[in-house]
Amino acid sequence: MTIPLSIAPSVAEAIAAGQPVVALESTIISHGLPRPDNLAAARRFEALLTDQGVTPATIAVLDGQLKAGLAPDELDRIANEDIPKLSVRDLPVVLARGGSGATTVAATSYIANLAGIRVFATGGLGGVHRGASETFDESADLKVLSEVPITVVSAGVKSILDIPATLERLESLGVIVLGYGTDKFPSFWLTDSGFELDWSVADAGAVADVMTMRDELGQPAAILVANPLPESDQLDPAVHDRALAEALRMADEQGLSGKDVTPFLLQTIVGLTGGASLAVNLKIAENNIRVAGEIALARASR
Ligand code: PSU
Ligand code: MN
Repeated sequence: MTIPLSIAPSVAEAIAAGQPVVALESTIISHGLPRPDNLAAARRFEALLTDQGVTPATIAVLDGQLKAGLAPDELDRIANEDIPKLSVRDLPVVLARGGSGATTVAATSYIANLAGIRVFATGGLGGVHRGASETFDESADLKVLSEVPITVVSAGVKSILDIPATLERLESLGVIVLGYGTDKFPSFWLTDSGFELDWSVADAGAVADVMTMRDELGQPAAILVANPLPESDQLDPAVHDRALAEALRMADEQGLSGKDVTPFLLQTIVGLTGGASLAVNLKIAENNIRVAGEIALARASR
C-alpha cells in the first residue's frame, strides 16, 4: 500500500518544475486563531506567498489523507470544523480511522518533507515548557526537527516556554539555528529574548547557502530560521510580562498537562492582553511567511 498523501495539483506542478513552494501549518488556523477571522487569515497567508510568486501548501489531514496544499473548501474545513491537533505520532492513528486534524510544526514538517517541500513558515514553534525537569513536557516539535531536513521560519519560541532550555535542546538535537538579521533569539511577541545565538545570517540567499551545505553533508536535522519582528511591532513588554505571569499561574492552578497546555496559555494571553497579542501574532505569521517565501525563491534560483 502506498502512503495516503494527496498533493494539490498546483503544489505538485511547482515541485516538478523546481518552482518555489512554502508549507504552512494548520494548527495555527484551527487552534491558534479564533473564528471567524481565522479563515480570512488562512487565505491571506496563502495570498502573501502567491503575490511573491511562491506556491503555498497548507498542510493538514482530511478524511484519512495527508494533504499538502488545500482547495478553498478544504481551507474552510480546517478553519471551521472542530478537528484535533495532530503531532507526528497521531498521524497513523488518524489515517487508520479515516479522520481529520490540524497539524503542528512537527506533523507539518513531516508531511511537507514527504511531499518534497523544503521550506515552511510557522507562527510559533513548540519547545521545552517551564517546569519540564519535573513534568518532562517538551514539544515533539524539537525531536521531529532533529529528523526532518526542512527549513522552518519562526519568530523563536514563545515566552510561555523555558527559552534557554529550548535552545539547549535544539543544540543537543543538532538543529541548525540561524538568527535572521539578528544574533539574539526572538521570543515571539518580543523582538529579543535576551539569549544569544551562535549564528546570524543577513538574507535569504545566506539561508539557501546553508541549506545546500547541510544537504551536501547529509545532515538529518532541520534549519530553524529565527526571524524577529521589528521592535516597533512587538507587544508592549510590560503588557507582555503581566499577561504571561497571570496565564502561567492559571495553567498551574488548573493543573493542565499534555497537548492542552499550549492552546490554553495562548488563548488566555489573548484575553489578558485585550487582543493585542493576537494582532502581534498575525504580524509575526505574515513576517515569517514573507521570509520563507524569499528563502524558497533564493533556493529555486540556485
Ligand atoms: N506555539 C505557538 N502557537 C502555536 C503553537 C505553538 O505560539 O500555534 C502550536 C504549533 O502548532 C506547535 C504546537 O507545533 O502548538 C506545539 O504544541 P505542543 O507544545 O503540544 O507540542
Ligand atoms: Mn507538550
